[in-house]
Amino acid sequence: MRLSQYFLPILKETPAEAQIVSHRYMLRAGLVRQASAGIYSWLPLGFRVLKNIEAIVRDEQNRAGAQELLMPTIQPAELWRESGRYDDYGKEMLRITDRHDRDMLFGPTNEELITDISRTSIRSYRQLPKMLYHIQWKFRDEVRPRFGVMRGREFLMKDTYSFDVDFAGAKRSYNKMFVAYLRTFARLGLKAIPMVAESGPIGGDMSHEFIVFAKTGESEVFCHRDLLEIAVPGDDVNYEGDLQPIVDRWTAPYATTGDKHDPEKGKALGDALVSARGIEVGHIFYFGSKYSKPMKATVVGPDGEDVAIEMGSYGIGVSRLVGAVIEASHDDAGIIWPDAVAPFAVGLINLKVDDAACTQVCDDVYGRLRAKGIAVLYDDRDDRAGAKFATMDLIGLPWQLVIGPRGIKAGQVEIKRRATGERQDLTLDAALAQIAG
Ligand code: 5CA
Repeated sequence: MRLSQYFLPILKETPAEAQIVSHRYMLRAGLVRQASAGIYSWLPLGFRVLKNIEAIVRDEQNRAGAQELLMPTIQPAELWRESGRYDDYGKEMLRITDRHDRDMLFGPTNEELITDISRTSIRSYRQLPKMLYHIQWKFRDEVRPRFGVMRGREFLMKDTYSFDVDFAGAKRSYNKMFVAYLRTFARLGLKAIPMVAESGPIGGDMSHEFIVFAKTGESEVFCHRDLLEIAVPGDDVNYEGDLQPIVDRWTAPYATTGDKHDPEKGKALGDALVSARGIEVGHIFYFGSKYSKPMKATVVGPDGEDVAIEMGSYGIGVSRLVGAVIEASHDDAGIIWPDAVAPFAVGLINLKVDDAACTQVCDDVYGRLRAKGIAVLYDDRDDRAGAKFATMDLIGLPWQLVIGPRGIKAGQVEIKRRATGERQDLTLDAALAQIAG
């Protein structure tokens, strides 16, 4: 993509309303624009990051055996009356009336709707287990939407729902998601620690939040230092095998969110206790028959008796993750995207667009990178070098490839790794080889 043609509305000034660094950079680097409190439009650069994150989340869900579907954003209130949550949810739920005076709502989550789907289609224990998920916009009329996409009112969530015939099966599903979450966040370049958590309005008696440490995080958390060092399960993890040892390894050390914290246990850890603030990027719940019982989602069990389906739900804050990645990876000059989520892999800077030879080389490099399938943002604008460098640092692409007339004469280009600031003068071929990895 040529920057001269790209829609990248960079802000020079730091917006006054942005209190945390990710919000500031998301506005300044032209990733999002606020439509109203807690509701954002995703501009082209931000949308590419959102889609990259979504793709990794999807890939790990599929690998764990979950199947993707898509439920609507607008749901009928009657399902929520059946579960008893229509009144419980209070003002956080956006309630809508259609032209026939039917009560509808913009889904804050989907337990009811998925339970309705399962009860009409799953009749026998032989159809279980199943894990179904979608990646869909949610609306919660939060009291205090803040920190940009971190606590939005409209936000993108990946939510998975598991269906099993008994507790042992439900625990296997829970473990699959637990492992899939460890892998997902690691692939996004994040260290996310599973912590025992309150289950809140979703309910149930087993739940873990996945927390990324950040000074600006909304959650207060406590954990054993050892958790920071455990290796995440690799590509060879077998989802059909016994995952309990992996889950045990991660849940044995003390780790909890503030509302579940036991100060005595914390004190007993001494120096090993890490007390920090964090961002909740995922939350998994086992809640058994909390929805299936009142909504009569039953299957015929092995002995011919009807049993309520054992369920769990598993959420990842996809749009929140864009903010979380920035909180975890930035410096004073701007964002530092991990390779896996970067909107473009390379920022190509033409230092002198009115120099025909220089532009010829840049155009040629642009073509070669694209031919290799490498996403490149080509700064072909007539602007000062300093301004171009500042823009590239702000938008945080992993590689910068800088080409000017002087370098060309010496047969060299400069590449800079955004994360380390390391610069190298290389021949063009050597530079392209580095970028291609
Ligand atoms: N139904 C369950 C799991 S599928 C559920 O709704 N869980 S949740 O309430 O914990 O939300 C799942 C994830 O969505 C959270 O871990 C968080 O990362 C993200 N999330 C929740 N509320 C917001 C919000 N207001 N803005 C941005 N992300 C949010």
